[in-house]
Formats: sequence, C-alpha cells, structure tokens
Amino acid sequence: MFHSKFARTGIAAAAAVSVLALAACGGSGGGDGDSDLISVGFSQLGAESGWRTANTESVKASLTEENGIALTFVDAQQKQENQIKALRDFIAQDVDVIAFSPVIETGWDEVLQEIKDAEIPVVLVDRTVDTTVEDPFATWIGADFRLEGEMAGEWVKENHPDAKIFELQGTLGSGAQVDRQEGFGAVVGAENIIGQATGNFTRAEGKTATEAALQAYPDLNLIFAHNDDMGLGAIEAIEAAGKVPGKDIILVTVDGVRDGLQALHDGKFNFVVECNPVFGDQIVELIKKVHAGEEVAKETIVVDQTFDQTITQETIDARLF
Ligand code: GYE
Repeated sequence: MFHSKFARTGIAAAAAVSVLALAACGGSGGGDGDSDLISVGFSQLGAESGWRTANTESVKASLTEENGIALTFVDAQQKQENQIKALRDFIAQDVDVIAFSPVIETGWDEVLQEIKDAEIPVVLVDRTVDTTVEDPFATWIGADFRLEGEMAGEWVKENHPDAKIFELQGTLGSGAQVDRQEGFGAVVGAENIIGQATGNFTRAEGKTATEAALQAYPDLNLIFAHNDDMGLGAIEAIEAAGKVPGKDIILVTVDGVRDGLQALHDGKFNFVVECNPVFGDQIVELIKKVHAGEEVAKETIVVDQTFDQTITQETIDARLF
C-alpha cells in the first residue's frame, strides 16, 4: 500500500505527507521547518460547558507549530454527524494523526474503519468509544468517569444517606454520562434515586430539566449533576422556585471549573468532584510518540481531586480553569 503506517514514520515520507496536508488545508506554509510539523486533525465535540471551553483552550495552546504540530481544529457543536464529517475530511486531507473527543460512545464503527484503512493513527481524547472495530485507537487520554461518580456517591452516602436524589445526567450515551451514572448509582443505591433526566451538559438544559424535576418530585432534596454547568442551571431553577440551593436542595456536581467552585464557596453547591480539562501538553506528547511509531500506554488517566465548602477563595483564584 502507498501509505503504510511504517513509511509514515520515515523522514522522507513524513515530510511529503506534511507538505501535502498543508497544501490540502490551505496552510500558509513557507515557514522554516514546516515540513517537520505533524499535521493533526482534532475534532472537538462542542462548546457546551466551561469544561469544554477550558479543554479547547488547552488543546489550542499546546498543539502549536512551536510544539511541532500543524493543527486543524473543528468544533462539532455536539452533533455526531458533524464529527463524522470532520473525521472524513481529515482522512481526505491525509493528516498524520487524528485526535477526537467523541460526543457519544456508539455509532463510530464505519468511520473508525475508514480511518484504520487509511492507516491514520487515532489519539482518543476525553470521552470513550464503544465499537466493534478492532484496535480502533492508538491511545486514549481522559478522566476516570466511573470513579468520579463513585466519589460523588461516597460523599452523598456519608453526609446525606437518606436523601431523595434527582440525577441530572449529561448527554445520554456519552462516556461521561454512562460511567458517572454507573459509579454513582453503585455507591448510593438505585432505590435512593427518585428521578433522572438529561441536561445535555449545558446550563440552559440543566435549568429546564430541574424546573420539570421540582414539579414532578416535590420531595427531592439532593441533585447530582454530571457537570457544573447543569448544576449552575439547577441553581437558577431552585431559586426561581423559592428554595435555597445548598440548603433545601443539596447540590453535588462534577468538573470543578471556576464558576462551579465559586458556587461551592458561596454555599450553593455542597460537593464538587474535579474533572481536569487541562491536558493539552500530554496530548502533544502522545501525538508525537504515536506519530513516531513508539510504544504508548493504551490509557492515560488524568487524575482528579474533590472539593467541599471549606474551599478557599485563594484556591479558586489559583485555578487554571
Ligand atoms: O464533565 C462536561 C463536558 O466529557 C469530561 O463533558 C467531559 C464532560 C465534562 O461537557 O462538562
């Protein structure tokens, strides 16, 4: 085959591929050493949350020409079909490496097979895939979502064992939703969760889902939101209903973006499990290794911590996201 995975790692082949990729995406080229750049197509799933914005900033700050990368970045606006189209465009451009953060877990079989046939290595970022394609990616970097759900559950079990829980789920079918729900439910017990609805990881949908939940389950007194943004939307709905967030209704969230931690400091959130989005530098390292044909770990887990209301303003101000 013309483009073998191994030929790609040869200097001459790599140079030829980069020049082609630059020409294909209309890159300005011309700069010294452009031919050494690794062309990367990055399909981001959207801009739905503070976490995502911080993740995108980190990716763009790290995947730079100074760091040896020619980046084509495409935002799919939380639509899988947009993402599939972007991935096919990357194949057509013949990029050196494809990186992407899949909006949901399933539905990738065909395009992953196409990428595999084109012998373009995949660095899977943040969320996970569920596919029948064998060896669909070279490496994955992201958080342990199940553990995040468990950590949220442990705090609830210890501090509010009798709570009537409403679960504000992330985008249904996404790795972050599926695993957080599983981890949380395993710890708190399904019988304590009186209702569930998705807020699609956004503030606006978190608000409307909470409005409906407050009507449907008048005795709910704890919300586990799969991210801060939905929790912030829930605060608005709770206050509009004349209740006090953090007191009448306990709020537990995941992410730990600045707005979320501020709500925790202000007493409106009660417990936050971190999910750190700032790992662009690690993505670069993985891309370089994968491109060079070096061995890489199948998984890189970004480590998280937890916060309660004892968090200080200094801690919040010092955060990167
Ligand atoms: O928690 C949420 C975002 O996949 C870890 O996606 C990510 C999640 C994150 O929308 O805020």
